[in-house]
Amino acid sequence: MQTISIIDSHTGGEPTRLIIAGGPQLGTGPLAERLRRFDQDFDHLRSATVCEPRGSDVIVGALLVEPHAPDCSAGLIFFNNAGYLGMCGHGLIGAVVSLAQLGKLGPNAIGKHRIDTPVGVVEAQLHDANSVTIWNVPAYRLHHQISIEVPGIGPIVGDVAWGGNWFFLVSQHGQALHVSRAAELTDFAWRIRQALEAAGIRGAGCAIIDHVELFAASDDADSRSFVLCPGRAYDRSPCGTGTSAKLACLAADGKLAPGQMWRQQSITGSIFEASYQPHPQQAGQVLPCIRGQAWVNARAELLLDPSDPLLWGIR
Ligand code: PYC
Repeated sequence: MQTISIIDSHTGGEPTRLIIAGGPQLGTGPLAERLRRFDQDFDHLRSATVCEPRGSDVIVGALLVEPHAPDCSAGLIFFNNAGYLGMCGHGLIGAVVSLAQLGKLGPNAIGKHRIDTPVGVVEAQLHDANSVTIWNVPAYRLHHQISIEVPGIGPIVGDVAWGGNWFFLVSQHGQALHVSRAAELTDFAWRIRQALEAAGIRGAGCAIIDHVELFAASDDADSRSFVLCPGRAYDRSPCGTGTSAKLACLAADGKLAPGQMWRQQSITGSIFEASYQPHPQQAGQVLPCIRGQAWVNARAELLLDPSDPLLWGIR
């Protein structure tokens, strides 16, 4: 029987399921090409791994692959219940902690590693068994304060920014950001996402804006956020790529200086510590740096029994 070896972790409450063996054989070449191969030829292995009944809407998957870019310790392709992610901040933190625990980052795992992803090389520094700093791909704001009419809600104003995924960032929304309101917040943010699509508002290259972030004040951090992910699950962590998009907006507004710390709190209370440096070549872009913590919480073999009618998960 076909099996897939996984190691599970959570980063600030958000799970990452890392495939370490038995995943799709995607060949060689840039990871963006291998992601396309995964999607075209092996999408059933994505859904078998993260969708119910083996997984859940909340789980982000990561496939461990040989890197293509030089001097990388590993390559990672991220995916979820709805499809594929260019980058995933919490997933990278979780995967680095898992790889270190498995001894797959070599004898000197504590320290810096280059990791190849479909959107470019990112760097991660393992500080101890659970703490990781990541240097994400460059982030930038594409649109400032655009207004959209959201059916059932009214006009909503927000920024469009890239942080490794596309985000719509909203500060004025009138919603209380508390985890007990997760269902209402999900519905609210999903309506915004649908309104963006209906209005044809896109990221660069006509990319769909598939993450929505709502921000509010926090007693314990600089800001608290609710982040809606592409498959309608909300991020239990502060969202690494979402925090990167936030940094790009703060930098563009002159509200956060290079190197200054920004503490972003998730809807579940977990915190990422973030800062940025200006991109040395690309005006308006920032290089985000995010520190978070992850814990390994399971190792397992997924069993793909051909007689199981839900072998490939509920798709
Ligand atoms: O941490 O970047 C992130 C992320 C994206 C989707 C879920 N988490």
